[in-house]
Amino acid sequence: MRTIFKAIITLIGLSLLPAAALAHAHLDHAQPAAGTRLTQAPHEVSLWFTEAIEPKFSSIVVQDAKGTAVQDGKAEGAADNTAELKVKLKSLKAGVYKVNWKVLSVDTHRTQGTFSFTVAP
Ligand SMILES: [Cu+2]
Repeated sequence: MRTIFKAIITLIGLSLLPAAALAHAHLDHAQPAAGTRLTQAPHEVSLWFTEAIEPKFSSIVVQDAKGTAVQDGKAEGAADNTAELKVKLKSLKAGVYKVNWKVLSVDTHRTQGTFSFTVAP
């Protein structure tokens, strides 16, 4: 009897795991999009996540090929979208840029990632 009970509890536990993993704020899409080549330098980077985030505890750092930060100020949330985080950029020259994001979602889980885009006027 106890063994069956344990087995049932284990099954319930396992069935909850994927749901918990899905609850994290993953990057849904970005502007500029990952891997894109732009003929005009963007003025900001916007990221859209799969769930609401806490902008105060989230960041975006954009680096040029030398590792110099080129974002202008701190990342901010969007007034009309709790799942969006954006940051303004300094004027970018031609080159490859790396976007490093770290976010805290409203469920208190932290996620992070990086992607690149290229400016080639
Ligand atoms: Cu989560």
